[in-house]
Amino acid sequence: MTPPKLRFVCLLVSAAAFAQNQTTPATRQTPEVPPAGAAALTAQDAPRPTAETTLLKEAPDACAYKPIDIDNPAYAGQPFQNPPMLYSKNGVLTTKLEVKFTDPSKVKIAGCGVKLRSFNGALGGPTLRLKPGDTLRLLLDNQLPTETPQEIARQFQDEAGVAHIIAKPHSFNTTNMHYHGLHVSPSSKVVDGKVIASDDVLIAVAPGEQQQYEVAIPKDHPTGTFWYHPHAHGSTAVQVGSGMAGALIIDDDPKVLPKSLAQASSPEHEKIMVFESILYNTHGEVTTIASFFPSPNPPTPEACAKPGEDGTWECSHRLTTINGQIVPIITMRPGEVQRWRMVDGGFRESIELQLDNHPLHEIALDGIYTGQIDDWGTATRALDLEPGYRSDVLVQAQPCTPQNPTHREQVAAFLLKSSPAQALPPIGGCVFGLWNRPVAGKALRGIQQREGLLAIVEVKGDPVTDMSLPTVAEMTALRATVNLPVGDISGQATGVQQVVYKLGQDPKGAKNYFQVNYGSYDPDNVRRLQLGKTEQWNITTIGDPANINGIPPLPHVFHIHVNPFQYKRIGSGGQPELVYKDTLFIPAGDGENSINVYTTYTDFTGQFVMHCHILDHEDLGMMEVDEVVKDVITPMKMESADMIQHHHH
Ligand SMILES: [Cu+2]
Repeated sequence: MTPPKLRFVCLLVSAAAFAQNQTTPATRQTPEVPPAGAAALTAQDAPRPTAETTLLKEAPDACAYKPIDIDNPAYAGQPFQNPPMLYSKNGVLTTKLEVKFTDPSKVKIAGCGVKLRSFNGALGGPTLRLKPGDTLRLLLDNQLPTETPQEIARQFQDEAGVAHIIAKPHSFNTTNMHYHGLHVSPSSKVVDGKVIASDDVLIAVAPGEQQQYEVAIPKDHPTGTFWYHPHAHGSTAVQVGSGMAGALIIDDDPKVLPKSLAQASSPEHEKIMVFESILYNTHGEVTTIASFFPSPNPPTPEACAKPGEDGTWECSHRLTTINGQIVPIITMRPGEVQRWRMVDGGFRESIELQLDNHPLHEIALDGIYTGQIDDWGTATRALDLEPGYRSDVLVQAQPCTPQNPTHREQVAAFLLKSSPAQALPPIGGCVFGLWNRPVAGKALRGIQQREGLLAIVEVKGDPVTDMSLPTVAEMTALRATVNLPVGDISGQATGVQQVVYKLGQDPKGAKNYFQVNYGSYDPDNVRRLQLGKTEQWNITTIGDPANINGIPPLPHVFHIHVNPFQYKRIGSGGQPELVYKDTLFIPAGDGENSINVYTTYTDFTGQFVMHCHILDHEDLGMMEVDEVVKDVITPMKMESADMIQHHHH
């Protein structure tokens, strides 16, 4: 069904077009009101002139499932670029996001012209920046084409053929918007006969439709790193797995920040990193949800050669991108401190981050300051990013001296299996790799993942002498300004909500069950929660009973909208820490190995969802509707008429 001209386009477009368009197509919007210093950012992040890249010929099979030559400067190794930034003005950020296919003659990943569902025709959306009390007025303009009934039937069969689902057929070109992690109203309202939506993922924006969003950010909203992405049930994995995601930042008042943190967070030193796993096929497209299913474990060449396996993430050889770039080069001066705002926007990828020779000083999780500084690195553990997670870290560049070990050889070996590698900066600076690499050799998921080079940090230039890390005391004081209890709230819990994520299969082994509490997603099955109440959520995962030899328990990723939850994690020093999150990895359980978190339903009534953030699991049924109401009235569960008759005879 893909016109052959797509492949033809792959052959013809020059690398220069790639360099120009990969992350900044002309359709992207420019900042409306950049703050002081933002202009410098734009200039600093402009693409490095790449005379040599125009001479490089693209491989004729650039879209094939084969290793990407990340030593090719046309594919990787370009200067890191922040996404375009859009700022609120006078309390409002007004913008339009066009949902449309990328133009394969302009947008390329490693030389492959891609035709992917996107925001504004780019690999990743602009960064939206607001302040507490602001309103986001976003027009979502779905310009994707209407599918034929046959196409919708095929897409539905794609999902219904592998999973027991209740949901009705639903096109991959239908979309909507979720503001992940924001504490805002989940309810839409009708104004003058028009629906004005807030963080409402229960509405659908069909091809050709526009939807106006007005998201009111409370005055006391935590400042931090959030993100936005589509959340239309049945097409979330396909759309997010195509790169439809962007950062949403609730900006700090710089006067409230410790001076060192304000400096590291300034436009000159701040980096926004939206990690994406874009799983395009050999035509540069995403046409089926099946490609998002797990790769064979381990993904050996033999296992990947089996029918249907070559297009899975680990077998496909596709690479994790940062803001649409493959292995960008981040330049730092010795002693400089940068704030990295990181978002795992992948559909199912666990990222275990390590930066050679540099600890990652983590100060915020899922958009909320921890009040602590956790140092993740080879001496402790990799920093864990799971799908939907955010982590804000500070990185201070080591001095670049002949004595300081640089990782040039290691990075070069990874790039080319030889040295020197073309993609590396010229010799003279210090080179460090940012890796996706579990410290223990095995990812949290318990599955084998590729070791990946995500970015290169090049340290060069004159030392910076006036930058430093904040102290723990300063971060504790900053945390005290956040409107969420610092102390343990578990003692205030007056109820328990249970969550069992089940991935099982029917006895024939033909289809899987993706369930919450033994039911697949059903919009009419609503869990009611009482406004103002604090409760424990007890979360576990199960598979099939061992005696039917089905699917063993697997990990899942818990995510709930609107209210964050308090969780006791183990910090980098091995100590327990109370943190707030909205997304949490739940290890494989057996119904006993459960995780407890605590939350208070504050400020907002209305319906929203709770689901697994492995997005194909969500689309295939591992989601439920929750509703916060002023008064919970629990209906008595009645036996059915059939049951009563049975009892009486
Ligand atoms: Cu899951």
